[in-house]
Amino acid sequence: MHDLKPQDSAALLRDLRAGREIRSVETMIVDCPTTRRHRLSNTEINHQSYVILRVVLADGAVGWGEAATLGGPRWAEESVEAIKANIDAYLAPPLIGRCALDFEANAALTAKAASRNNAARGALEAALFDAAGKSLGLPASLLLGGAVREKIEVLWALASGDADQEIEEAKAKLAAREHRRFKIKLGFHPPAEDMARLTKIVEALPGCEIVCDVNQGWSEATAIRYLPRLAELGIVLIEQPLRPGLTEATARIAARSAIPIMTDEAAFSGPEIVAAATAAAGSVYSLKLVKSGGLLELKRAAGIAQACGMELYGGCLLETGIGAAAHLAVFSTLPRLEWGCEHFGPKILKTDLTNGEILFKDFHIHAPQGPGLGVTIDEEALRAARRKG
Ligand code: MUC
Ligand code: MG
Repeated sequence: MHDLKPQDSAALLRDLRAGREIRSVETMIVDCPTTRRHRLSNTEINHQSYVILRVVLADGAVGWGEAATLGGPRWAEESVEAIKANIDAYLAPPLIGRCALDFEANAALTAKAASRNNAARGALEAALFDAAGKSLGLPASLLLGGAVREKIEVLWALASGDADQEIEEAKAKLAAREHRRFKIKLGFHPPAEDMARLTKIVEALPGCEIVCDVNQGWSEATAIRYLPRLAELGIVLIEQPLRPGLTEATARIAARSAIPIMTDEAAFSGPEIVAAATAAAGSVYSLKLVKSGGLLELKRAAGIAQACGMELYGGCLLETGIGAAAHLAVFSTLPRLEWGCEHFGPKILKTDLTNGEILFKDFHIHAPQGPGLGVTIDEEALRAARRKG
């Protein structure tokens, strides 16, 4: 081994950057049917809509990214139509001709070009990590600091609202050794009805860990009334019981609760994470690309939450294999991820858009190991899902 001379190092860097300029960014809206109705307190879906991005570098390397939405501009404020328009008009143009390897500088440029637009910016950065990784022959996780894990315990969400159907679905997942931890969506039935449904599910699934996601559907009074019952049932985590902004009320219920509260919709940005943590309104944080606006920011969000003493959970927005792979690239590099993840998106779609590189095995999701995000595109499925007109 010998140290490179400065001039050799400069030449190496020039070679590394050559051909890695961003040549084009193409966007398309896709609509992918789900295997069943998925209900949340404030919306329900039978299909998922995404913006898929295709970035090409000067050397011909192709990278893919994805912006997920849920129920239109409902879960978050971005719709696929707005995401596509803003990428095309504002986010992609300043990047054309720039070196894809300048990740931080490129992220700063897109942050300057449009405020928030987190799903749009996240998709663009995912495509750049994919393209750069494929061009270099390196996994995106290596560019993000290197993986500390290859597989993550992965939860499945039960959200049809019909307890018998949900029990049957969970038992099939258990038998296939795909999932043994489940998330029950609450808040779309009256609370007493939800409690009866939850009781039935918990009794039918002994030994399974159950998380409840209320998606902002309860008031403080409802939470005070029903939290003891959730504790009695052995629920391990309660996600976003109240509306974002009700920080003090959430802190009051967190103080009374025997179950940790997870912050989801209430904290997108770093300052919002700090505010939730310092108000003691949440002790677990759900990480999502659509909240953080990029892979680098997602990793920083994990650092901020962890520094505030929160535990980490790998959240999702029912992404296809492309978006799931972008999350896994980051999640695999996090020193701590106490609650595993919920990237079951590719499995709830009738047809995923990737060629099955992400494995669900023995209750874990296995991060793909190939270059870039490690997935390839099922071009036929993409063509079929692409919105016409
Ligand atoms: C959410 O709020 O967590 C992700 C999984 C799921 O079932 O709903 C979404 C959004
Ligand atoms: Mg949630």
